[in-house]
Amino acid sequence: MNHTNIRTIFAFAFSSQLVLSACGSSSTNNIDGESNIVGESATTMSSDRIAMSQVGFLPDSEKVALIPDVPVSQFQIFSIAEGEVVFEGELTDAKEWQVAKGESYKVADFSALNSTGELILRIDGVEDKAFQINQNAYDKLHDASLKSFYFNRASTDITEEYGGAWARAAGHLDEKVNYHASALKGSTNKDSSNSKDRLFIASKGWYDAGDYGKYVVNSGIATYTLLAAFQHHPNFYQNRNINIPESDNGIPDLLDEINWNLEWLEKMQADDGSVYHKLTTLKWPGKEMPHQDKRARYVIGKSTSAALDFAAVMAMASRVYGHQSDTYLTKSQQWLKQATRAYQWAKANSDLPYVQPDDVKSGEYGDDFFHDEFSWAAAELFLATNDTRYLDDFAQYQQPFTVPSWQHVSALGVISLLAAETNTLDEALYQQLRKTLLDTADVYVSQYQESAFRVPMVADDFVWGSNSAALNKAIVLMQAYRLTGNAEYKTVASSLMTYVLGKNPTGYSFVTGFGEKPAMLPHHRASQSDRVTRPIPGMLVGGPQNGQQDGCDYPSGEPALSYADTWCSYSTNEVAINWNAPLVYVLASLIAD
Ligand code: G3I
Ligand code: 9MR
Repeated sequence: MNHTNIRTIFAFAFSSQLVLSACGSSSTNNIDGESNIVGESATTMSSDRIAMSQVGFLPDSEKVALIPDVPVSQFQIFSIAEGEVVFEGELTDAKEWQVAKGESYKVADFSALNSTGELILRIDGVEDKAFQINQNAYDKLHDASLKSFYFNRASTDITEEYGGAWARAAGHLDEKVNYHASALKGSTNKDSSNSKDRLFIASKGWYDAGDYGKYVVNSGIATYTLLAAFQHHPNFYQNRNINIPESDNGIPDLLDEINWNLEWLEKMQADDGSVYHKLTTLKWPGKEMPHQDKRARYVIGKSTSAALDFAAVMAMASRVYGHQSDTYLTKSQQWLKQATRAYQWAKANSDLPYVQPDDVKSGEYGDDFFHDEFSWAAAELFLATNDTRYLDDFAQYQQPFTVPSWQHVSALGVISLLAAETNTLDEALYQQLRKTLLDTADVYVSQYQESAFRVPMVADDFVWGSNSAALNKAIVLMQAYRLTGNAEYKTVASSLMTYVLGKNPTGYSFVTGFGEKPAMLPHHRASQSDRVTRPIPGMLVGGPQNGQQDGCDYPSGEPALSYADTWCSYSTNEVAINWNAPLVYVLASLIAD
């Protein structure tokens, strides 16, 4: 039974306030596209207007609902199993959130509630709202968010056995990739300079996002984040089966899935150690299935950022996979060599930004400041080799700790160094890094406390892919929790998860397939052209931000309200691997840490 139906039934069974009337009724679509009529009258506010997690809560998480200004100051939580009210609380005064001006909300905070099971939020004058608190509340969500990487695999059929309704033919075998002139320029390697007619093979990998490109820079942070999810939670992933073709091979499914991307990434290195920036068509593909995109594919450009992100990920992968099997032992040695060569090339070509050629229209992932990439790669190479020269480089290039993103990666090396099992850092450096991370986490805790919406999201976070800023902040907070055991960090991290699951002023759950009102029309070519109404589940859309670079229609210009669940809105409603990876990480961490 889906949540909307549960809610409607509970509302009938337990609410004396529910008034179903034709006048003022509103309809919502659940994930199967059925319409449910939800009653609202002049005296009863629809529960749709309550902003809270639409996928429930873990028992030890922050539990908050935001209620548009109502003339009452009390709320109750009723337990279905116990048949009685199990929690009563005061609503706060109504406040406006600075990034979502226009409506004021009161906060119902029931974080202290210990009951699990099916519960109902009751407020006079508001339709009852059913929800769950459950140790397993996020299990399916986690598995779907990881499985979405499988659905974005290039070069392979997605069969019915593993893909169900979203089975599709293989796209982009990438066995005959062209060299764009920009991929040869800047290379010091004679062989590749002479090889304009040679075709390049770079099969596999994940599509970056709603488009069918494969970009080294963005693969960098996405792959890192999934590798970290495994490294930090090996037991959680040991026997977790997400039903992919490799599920029975004795290797954890998460590592099998990451390996699909690594087997592409390892091919993006030229003979001289340099790394191509991306593999895409020259123009954006049409709104079509992967196998229908017959445009020529090119390996395009080289850059210092691609080389360093590649070095960091390959070094990290060499550590993570080394112990998995004999095959992976060999692979892991190869990856470490590749990482070392990419790093050496970057040292000799330390300021080579990617410049988008005039004839190329695919994504740019441009950057012209590389110290953060150097520090991250140096940290990973130190951990993989124990060679302290990398630590010297890390110290030389270290940058202020910022919210991780594809462009700002300084935090990634710090997180790896602090999480390393056998820590060979000297005490002073360890303490300095620990402090830098905890200071940042403390800033997020203050932002949470000051936020009318009870979420540490400030104006600067509302950029393209704002939901990934939210979940990358949650990753930082979970590191603080892992380092200190202070539960407040976990509470604030969980507030960012409930934010993307519905505790936001747009009314949406930003994860496809999950919640009463999830995003239904993501800018994801396969989901929009496969003739299945429901998009592939488990995908996190970019989220609100008021750049409105796509010129589409938006309900508001406020940063946290400027979101449209339309194909048109690629600046708020696309999906991307570097946004889904922190969703996977944070879910694993909230469940397992
Ligand atoms: O760097 C400036 C910063 O200095 C300034 O303060 C800030 C103010 O808005 O803007 C920053 O630049 C932004 C840049 O991302 C870095 O964050 C741009 O405004 C913003 O337009 C740009 O958005 C990127 C977008 O591509 C357009 O290039 C997104 O981060 C990036 O996630 C997105 O990635 C695309 C790929 O190109 C193609 N595949 C799909 C993928 C997801 O949409
Ligand atoms: O579909 C493209 C999406 O994957 C990219 O993130 C986005 C970045 O600019 O661009 C999208 O393509 C649009 C193009 O930029 C402008 N014309 C409309 C395209 C989408 O329909």
